[in-house]
Amino acid sequence: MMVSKGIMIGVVVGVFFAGLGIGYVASQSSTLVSPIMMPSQQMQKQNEDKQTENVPSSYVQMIDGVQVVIIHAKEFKFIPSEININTGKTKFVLINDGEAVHELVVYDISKKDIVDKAELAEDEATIGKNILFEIEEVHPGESGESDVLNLQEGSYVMGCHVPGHYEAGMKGTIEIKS
Ligand SMILES: [Cu+2]
Repeated sequence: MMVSKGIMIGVVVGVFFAGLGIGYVASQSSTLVSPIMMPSQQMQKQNEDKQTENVPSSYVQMIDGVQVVIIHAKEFKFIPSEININTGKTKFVLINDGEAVHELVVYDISKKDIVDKAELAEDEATIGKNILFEIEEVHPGESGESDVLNLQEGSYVMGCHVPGHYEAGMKGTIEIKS
């Protein structure tokens, strides 16, 4: 009986210290866990910040002091179709999200009739003289861009002059203000 009591005490004491040991390891590992958690939480936050940066907040981005205006084209509209930008160095990019060839012709609102007539007559010389710029023949899934233009204040009309597209709704306005 005495021996078995001694074993019982030994087991109880052993379990007690084993418990302390587990408690100690657990407390140690919890202090180890938190520094490991911190960087992963920071990484997650950084990733969220990156995603926010990658999503364009609007159709205009400033890149090296140039206002880059990104316009999407599909059947049969421009997105956006009402563009408000500032004067100064500007480049236009036309991205064709559609299934047909599209283009972007931009001209002064007062020249609309002249340009429309020249378009009908395929009079490229008159078109060239009366437009601000054009991005010609952008194929589906591709993009085209203008030169860097130094824009002054003005109101312009934009249109896709692939036959039938302008009439179907591929048009819009560009307002330039200082
Ligand atoms: Cu078009």
